Amino acid sequence: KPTDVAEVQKYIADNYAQPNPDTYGIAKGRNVIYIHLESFQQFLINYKLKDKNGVEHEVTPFLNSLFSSKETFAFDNFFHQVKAGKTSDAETLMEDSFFGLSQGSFFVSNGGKNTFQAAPDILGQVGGYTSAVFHGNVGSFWNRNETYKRLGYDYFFDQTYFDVDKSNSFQYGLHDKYMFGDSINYLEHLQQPFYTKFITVSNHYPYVQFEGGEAGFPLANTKDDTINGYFATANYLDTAVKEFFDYLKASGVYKNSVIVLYGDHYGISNSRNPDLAELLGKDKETWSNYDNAMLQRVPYMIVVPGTDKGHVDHTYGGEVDNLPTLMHLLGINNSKYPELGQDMLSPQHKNLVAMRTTDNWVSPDLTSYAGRIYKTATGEEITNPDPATKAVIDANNKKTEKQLKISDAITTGDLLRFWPDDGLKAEDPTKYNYTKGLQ
Ligand code: GP9
Ligand code: MN
Repeated sequence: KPTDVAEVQKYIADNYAQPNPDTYGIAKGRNVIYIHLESFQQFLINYKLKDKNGVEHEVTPFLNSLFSSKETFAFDNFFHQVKAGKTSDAETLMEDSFFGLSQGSFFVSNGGKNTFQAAPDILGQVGGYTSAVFHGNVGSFWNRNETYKRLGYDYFFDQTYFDVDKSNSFQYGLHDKYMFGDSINYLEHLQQPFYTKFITVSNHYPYVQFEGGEAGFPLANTKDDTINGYFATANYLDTAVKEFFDYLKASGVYKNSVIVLYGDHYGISNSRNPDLAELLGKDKETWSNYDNAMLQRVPYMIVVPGTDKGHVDHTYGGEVDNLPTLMHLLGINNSKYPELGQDMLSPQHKNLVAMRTTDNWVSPDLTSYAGRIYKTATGEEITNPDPATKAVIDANNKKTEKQLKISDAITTGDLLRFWPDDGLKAEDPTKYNYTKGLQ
């Protein structure tokens, strides 16, 4: 329905954030490498876990070094925006710049039939990129093998491309060190520039210890085994990522690439958070929905080898903002593309994050979560807002509702079928066959 498309177009035009001239195009023409950090929350960054003798163990030393590197644009107020589609919602947000559905997984219900204009498709057309996903689980999980054809992925290296056996895998597939290690054989034959995504699994619930795993990293000592194991599997993931970076550097691929690392969603659910409180220096008894909201932060780090412009950036944003941010770093004009997020490095970024889980939002001043309003800096609850505060709350409600409504129009109405000419050809999913390997 063309009127709906016009409304989406108007939204895009009204919300477009101009690129930052300091960073626009600094990664032009480079390979893109995503590292999907499964269930990884921001609080793990720079966290030290005390063992039973009181000795501190840094959980993720490698990711910590990236976080404070001059080569990294690191965001410490970046929130996941997924709902029931979990990993698949994160993939939708990151690569389409719209949201998953309010119920179920968009990949599962619509990934095999909708029209898309996703990152692999765009970069294939405007930048001559070859695209591939590497993931050690079965290809049909979350309907990926169908959805990726519509996102424009040239290759999908799923479990069938790796040597998976009992000793190196678990219910979600091949453990991360093996997945990265075995992926290199395929990556080396990909035409550059490439656009690739590595989806890790080892730091997935239930965070169990495994042989050849984290080599004795201590367990936390709470009454919840899910929490207790989380640090050790995160430590394993950290080492796996480090080993992969070592390869990228040794092969020379590193300096021609931009590497995007992101946590897809929380790893410890709200119902378990009170038992996490003590490890975070908080009080279990006073743990509130404010604390839950703050824990929805996940890492977002963009490594641009060779730059010295990297810094820890305090802009408030979410997964929907990734694609515009990346496009601008690559020097691609995306102003006509159906992207609902904004460049996190743009001075015009609006610093308001819609949460899909609760249909609430987070901003630097105020947070709305589970129907309550808090001061973001202190956690003080606002039960009786003054008129000025009330106006801000109403405006934030409206803005986030609008963003989600526009997203739902795109996804449930399959509106990109009608997207006006923006220089890109429609994607043809029938040209992909993920069982044939590299050709
Ligand atoms: C499965 C993996 C996990 O292939 O990506 O998905 P999740 O359970 O986190 O949504
Ligand atoms: Mn996940």
